Amino acid sequence: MLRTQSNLFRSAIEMSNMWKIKFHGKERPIAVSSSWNEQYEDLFLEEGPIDYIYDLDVPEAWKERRVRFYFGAINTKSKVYINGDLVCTNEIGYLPFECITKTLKYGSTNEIRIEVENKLSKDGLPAGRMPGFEEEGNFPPANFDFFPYGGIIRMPYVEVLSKASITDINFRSDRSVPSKKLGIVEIAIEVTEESVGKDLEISIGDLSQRKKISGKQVEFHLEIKDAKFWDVDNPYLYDLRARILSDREVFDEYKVKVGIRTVSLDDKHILLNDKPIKLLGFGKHEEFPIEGQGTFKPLIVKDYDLLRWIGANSFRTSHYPYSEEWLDMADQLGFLVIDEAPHVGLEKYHMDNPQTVKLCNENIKKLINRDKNHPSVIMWSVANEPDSAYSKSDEFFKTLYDTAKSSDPTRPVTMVSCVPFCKKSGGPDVAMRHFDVISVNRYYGWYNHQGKIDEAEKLLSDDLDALYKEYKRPIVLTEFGADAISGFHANPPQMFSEEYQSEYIERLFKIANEKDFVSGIHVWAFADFKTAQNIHRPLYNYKGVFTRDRNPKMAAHTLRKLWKGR
Ligand code: BDP
Repeated sequence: MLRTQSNLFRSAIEMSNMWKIKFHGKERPIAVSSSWNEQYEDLFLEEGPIDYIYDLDVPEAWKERRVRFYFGAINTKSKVYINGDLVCTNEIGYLPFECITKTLKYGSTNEIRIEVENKLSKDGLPAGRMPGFEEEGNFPPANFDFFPYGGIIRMPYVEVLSKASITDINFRSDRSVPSKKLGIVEIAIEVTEESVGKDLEISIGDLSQRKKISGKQVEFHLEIKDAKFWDVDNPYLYDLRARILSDREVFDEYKVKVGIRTVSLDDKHILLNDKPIKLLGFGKHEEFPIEGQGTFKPLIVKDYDLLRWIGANSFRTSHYPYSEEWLDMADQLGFLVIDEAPHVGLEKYHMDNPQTVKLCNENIKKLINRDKNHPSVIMWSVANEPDSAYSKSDEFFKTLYDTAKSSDPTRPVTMVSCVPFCKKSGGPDVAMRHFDVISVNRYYGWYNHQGKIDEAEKLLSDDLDALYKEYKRPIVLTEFGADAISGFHANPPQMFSEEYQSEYIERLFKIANEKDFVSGIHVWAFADFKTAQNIHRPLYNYKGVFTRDRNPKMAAHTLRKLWKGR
C-alpha cells in the first residue's frame, strides 16, 4: 500500500475541514488530525465509540476513476461507513489503512461516518490492564506509560486516480558497494489488474527503464555508477519516479524520494555504508498539549530543530509508528531512526493468546510496508519492554523476528528489553537471543538504586559488559533517564531536581559511551509527556530533557556539550 500523492495524474484531497462528532445524541465540531481528549473537557477520559462525520462531495467524473480512502491513523479501532454502508474496519492505531469502495453516490454529497473506539482492553494494543490487576495502577487503565489518546489522529485522504495505477513500490539498495560508489538498486512495483498490458517506466537519477506489464508485479534492477550514498552528513536523496503508460498516454505516476545506503552489522557495531555509526539521541513521544497524539507539523519541525541544536543524530519512534512526515524529515536531514511497532505492555497474557499473536504479526508487516522506503529507518523494533522473561516469549518473539525479517531482509531487527528488572516473570530474558541488535532499557540510579549515581555507574558498566559477553552483538542502550521538574533545584543533586537529571545523564552516558560494543545511546526522554494518572506521575512523565512545551532543562545543555562540544 502506498500513501496518497497529488501529481499530474492523481489527486489526493485532505479531508481536513472541521469534522462533526456525534456523541450521546449531540453534534459538535472536532478538529482532525488530532485526539478528541483535550478538545472538549467532557471527552478527556472518553473511550467512545464516538461517531465522526464528514460530508464529501463526489463529482460525477469520479465514476471512471479509482477512488481510494486513506486513513493515516485512527486510535484505535474504527469502522468506516459511507452513506450508511460499512465499507471497512480497522483494529489498530498508529498505522494507516485504506478503503477502496464502489458504494459512492456520484454527483452528490456522501456521508462519511467513522465509528471510533479507544477502549483499553487486555486484548487490544497498546495493551490495557491485565487480568488480575483490574483495581491497580493507571487511570485510564493503560498497561504503558503515556496517555491513551483517541480519535482520528492522522489525516484522512480521498485519492482519485486511474484504474490502471501503481499500488506499491519497494526500493532496496542493500546490495550496493559503498567503497566502489556503486549503487545496486532493486525496485519492485505493484500495479492494479487494469494496468496489465500497458508499460511501466521507472527513472532514478539519470537512468530509466521501461517494461511491459504482464502481471501485478514488475521488477527492475539498476546499477548506478558514482552513486551518491545517503548518510548522516550528506543525506542525499534520489527522486524515483514510476509511470504507467502506453505510447499515447500516461495513466499514473508516483514519485518517491529514496536513499542509496546499506545497513549491516559486525559483532560490535551497526554499520552505515560499511562504516560504524553510533546512535546518539532519544526515545520520545509524538504528543503535545491540546492536540494530544496527532500530526502537528510545527511540532515536527521544532523537534528536529532541537535534535539538531542538541547534537543528536537518532531517535526511536517509541512506542508506536509516528506520522509519515516524521520520517520524510529524517530522510531529508540525515537522522537515524529505530522504527517501533505499537507493541508496548506485552505480557504473558498476549503471548498465550493466538489473536494477539496474529495482530502483532500483522502490525509488523503493516509497519514495514509503510516505512520500507525510508533510508532514515535503519532498524525495526518489534516491541518495547515485553515480559520477555516468560518462557513462551521465546517462541512468540522468534515468530515476530521471522515476520520482520521475511518482510524486510535488509534491516536489522531488535526488541527493547527491560528484563530482569521490570517484568512479572522473574529470571533472564529468553527472547533477546533472537534479535540482531541487543536493545536494553536501564534505570540504575532511578528505579533501582535510587539517588545513588556512584552505584549506578558501576552497575550499568557491569551489566553492559555481561550483555556483550553473553550475546557478542552490538548493544543499544535504548533508555536511561531521570525525572526532573523544570525549576526544581537541589545541591547536592537530588532526585527530581534538574541537577540530578543532568549529572545522572552525563555520568551514565560516559560509562556507556566508553564501550566500543555500545552502538547507540538514547536518553529517555526527549520531552516531558502526558501519562495516565498514578502516584508516580504528577500529570506528566518528567524525564524529558526538554519540557513538554520544548524548553531546555539543565540536562539539555549538558547533552549539547557532550554531543556537540558546546
Ligand atoms: C520505560 C518505558 C517508558 C517509560 C519509562 C519511564 O519504556 O515507556 O516512560 O520507562 O518509566 O520503562 O519513565
